[in-house]
Formats: sequence, structure tokens, C-alpha cells
Amino acid sequence: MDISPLQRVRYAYQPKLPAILRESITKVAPQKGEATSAQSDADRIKALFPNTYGLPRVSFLSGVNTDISKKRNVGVILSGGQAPGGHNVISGIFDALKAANRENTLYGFKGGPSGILEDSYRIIDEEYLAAFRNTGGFDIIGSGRTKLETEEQFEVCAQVCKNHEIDALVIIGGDDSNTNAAVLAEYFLAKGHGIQVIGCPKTIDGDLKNESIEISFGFDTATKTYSELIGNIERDANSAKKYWHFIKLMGRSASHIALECALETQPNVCLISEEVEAKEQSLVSIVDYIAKIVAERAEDGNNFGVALIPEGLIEFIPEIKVLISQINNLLAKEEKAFNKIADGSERIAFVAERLSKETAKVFTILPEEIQKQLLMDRDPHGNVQVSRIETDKLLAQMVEEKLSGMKKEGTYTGKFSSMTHFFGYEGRCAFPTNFDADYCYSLGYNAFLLIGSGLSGYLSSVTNLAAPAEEWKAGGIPITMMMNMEVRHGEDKPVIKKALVELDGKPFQYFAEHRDKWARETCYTYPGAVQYFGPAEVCDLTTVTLALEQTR
Ligand code: FBP
Repeated sequence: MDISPLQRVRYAYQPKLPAILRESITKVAPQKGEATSAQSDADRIKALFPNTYGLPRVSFLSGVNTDISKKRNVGVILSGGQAPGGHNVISGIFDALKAANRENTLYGFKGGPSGILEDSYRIIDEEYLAAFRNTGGFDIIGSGRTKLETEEQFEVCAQVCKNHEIDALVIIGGDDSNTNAAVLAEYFLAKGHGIQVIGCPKTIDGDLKNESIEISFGFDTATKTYSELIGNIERDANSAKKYWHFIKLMGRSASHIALECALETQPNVCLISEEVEAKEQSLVSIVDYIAKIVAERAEDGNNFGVALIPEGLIEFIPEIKVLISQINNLLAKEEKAFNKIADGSERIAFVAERLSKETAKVFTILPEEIQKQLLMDRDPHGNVQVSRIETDKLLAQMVEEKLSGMKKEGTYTGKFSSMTHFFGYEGRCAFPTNFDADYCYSLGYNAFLLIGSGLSGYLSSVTNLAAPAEEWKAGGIPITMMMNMEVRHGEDKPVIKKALVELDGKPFQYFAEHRDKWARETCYTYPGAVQYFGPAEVCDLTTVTLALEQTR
């Protein structure tokens, strides 16, 4: 394989573990804390998870754990979207598993959860793993979005594990994958299969968190990658002084990524979907808000700026939410008639005529391209794929229209020229930052300790993350503790509660206190490229979000 100079030297990086995990593996023992409950709906979660509800939190401390040396085979699955550091989770599991017993074997199921259903795997050995240590991507075994959710699938998993004498599975995934890990753990216990299941918190979106999961892995690297690019664009904007840049940022529903990037780069505008929903802001009021900032900056002679837009925004704007739901119902009902019409303006007219009067008004003020995007491919559940809607272009175009109206009224005299961008995939497979490299390796190493302690239905938890790695704490939390009941596809389901941006939390509060100044003045900060070698205060820093959350 041809490798870059950086890749070559990253192979030699030794990820940092919390002090407790640096002890000999037989001298680390679990200490059980108090029994836990659920996020809410405790009685219903308890009834659905009789074997895994209410388990205690676990912390690792010095002690004796001779059981850990028992021979074990472990299977690992990468689930969902890529997040930097997945390879290091696998490295951590591997190193702990071999430290416990050289005879242990690690099975990597290929292509995500479908790998176990199809018994498609590869044995991960030292030589194969060496080419992936400290690198981004999930290409070591691949990932996928198949969900493990039916009993039939669970039985296949059990059989595949039994065929390979696999004692435990580690599922590396986001909220949905870990919800399914909890259901699988419960199923294996109920059926007496004797296979343990441990989860690891992954997703660049940062929406899988609580006091025991302070951050999901990949968020640090992805936001630093985007922030570097945003900072570069800000400097370009401030040099040429002629463009407004509208930058859409990945992150699905939650706006954690947009908020973190705003804290790192101090742009002129950053929309937070959770605030838009709480304040019931309409699309027009969002456009007015941005146009006002553009006009005020123009008064100071600054016909340039940078606006950050979370990719899920459109779902949080009240009237667009109604529009999307009416279109979904309409297309489900009138699918045949709709499909007979050729793409384009006739389809738009067909839909506009059938919406309620109020909603038709919302639809018709949207630019034609966006109208078309709202009508294109549904996902398997019949929903619009909101991340494919070009909100950056929508807002840039609507702001331009608003400004030309203001010009006619004489309330705006500046010049407006916009550029649009979407940052998403470029952040998901970057070389993990030192933080993600260390955190992921620790999560993986710790996951094996949970297995070696006989636990199942737990999520690997490494905390105190704003401190240096040696002060991190290691342990596990029962996944049921993070669950509540939600309606999914018309049915009540136990799921891990998605963590959205908290408007009374310190990161948002800090942003809200500063945003007016950042809007009018030019206060950009330039984070620069991720640094892998050099002083710890540059290379090992984690996110501003985490630092603010952990200030007392
Ligand atoms: P996960 O929740 O699986 O970690 O995926 C995160 C994500 O990158 C979202 O931010 C984004 O909306 C989505 O995946 C894109 O999915 P796909 O890779 O299927 O296009």
C-alpha cells in the first residue's frame, strides 16, 4: 500500500490510556456502584428489559481480576456513518484481548451489522491491524446501516457466534445501534445464549451523550476539520471583502457540530435548530435575521461574512415541518398519479394544488430547486431525506431576494454576493486527533475489560475528558439507563434518548452571549489544521463544548 508520510509516522503513535488502564490487565477490577434506572418511562423499560434493567454503574479500580485471563473470542461490528477513531477502538479491544490471553481471537464482521447476519468476517491479527492504527475511516472491516432488530436476526447472530465460539460482541455505533445492542444483550440473556454485548459510543453528530458519555467519538476530529476549513474561509472573506459564505454542516438533527464550529471560529451567523424550534421561528424570520446582519455589516463597509447552518435546520422550522409532513402524506396517497407526471414544474403544481391553503403558500415561496428537492426520493419509510436539501442555497437565495427588496425601500445600500458550501463527508474519515486516537483506544481497551468482567448490555464509558488522559476515569454504564419510550413509525419503542443542544447549557449560553458582537464586528478565529505533533496545549486539546460543559 502507498502511504503518506503522515500515515507512516502516525503508525508509531502510542495512544494514551487513563492511568488505571495502564496497570497490568489482571490488576484492574470492576467496582459496582448503585443500581441505575432509565432516562424516563422506568416501569416500561424495566418490563421490556427484565435482565438488563437497573444494573449498577461500573468503575475500574486497582484490584485482582484473574477471570480476565480466561480464553475468549470476541466479535466486533462497526455500525452506521464513519467517525474518526473507529480503527483505534478496534486496536484497543485487540491489545486488551491479547494482553489478557495470547490465545484470544478478534473477529471483525464486515460491512456493518449485515456482516454477522451473513457470517462475513475476517480475523483481525497484529499484522493486519498495524496498517490501520491511528488512521481515520472504517475500511478495516467496513460499516453499514443494516439494523439488528428482529428476533430472527438475533437468532442468526447467536448461531454465528456459537459457530465461531465467540463469547462477546462489541457494537461500535450511535444511538440507534446501541439501542439495538441493548435489545440484543437482553435477548441473549433471556435465551441463555451466554454471549455478552458491549456498545461503544460513536458518531460525529455528538448527539449520543449524558453525564457518563461526555462525548461520542469522532466529534472532536470532525469539528476540528470543519473548523479549520471555516477559519480558512473566514480569512479569505476578510481578505477579499466581497463574499458572504453560507456553510451547511453535517450533524443530522442536532446542532452540536454547528455550535462547536461557531465556538471555534466566531462566525457572523450560526443558526441553532433547537433554538429555531423553541422560538418557533419561521423561515421568513430566519431570512430577516440574516439579512439584518448583512445590512448592518454593510453599513460599516463590510460586505462580507460567514454563516453556519446545521444540516437538520429545515426539520425544525415549524411551517416546513408541516409542509414536509403534508407532502409525505400526499405522495404516499397519490403515488401512482404523481409518478405519471414528468419531473419538474408540473409535479410542483400537482403538489401545490393539493396542499392546505396555508402550507401551499409556504411551498410556493420556496425557490424551484428546493421545491424539487422536497419532492425527490423518499427514504424507505417514505420521508424526505432532509440532509439532501440544500438549505445553504435556499437561505443564500432568500437573503438575496430580501436584500433586493430592502434596497428598493432604501434600507440597504450594500453589495451582496454569496458562495455556498457543504462540509460533512470530509470530516468523517480524517486521521483522528490525538484526543480521538486516545479516547477511542481507551474505549476499546475498556470495552474488553467490561467483557472480562462478565458484563453485558453495557456501554464503554471513559470520563473526565477535559483533563489529561492519565486522569480519565474508566468504567461502564448499563445502556438501559439511557433509554426512554418514543414513538417510532407509529409504534412505542424503547430507544436511547437523542441528546440535542440544550439551550440552557453552557456552550449555547456562551454562544448566545457573544453572537451579536461576532455578527456586527469581524471577530473570526482561525483554528488552523489539526496538529498531531507538538505541545500538548495545541495537540491534545478537546472541544470548546466539552471544556465549557466541564467548567464548574
Ligand atoms: P451516524 O449517526 O450513523 O454516526 O451518521 C452520521 C452522519 O454523518 C450524519 O451526520 C449524516 O446526516 C449521515 O450520517 C449521512 O449518512 P450517509 O453516510 O448514509 O450519507
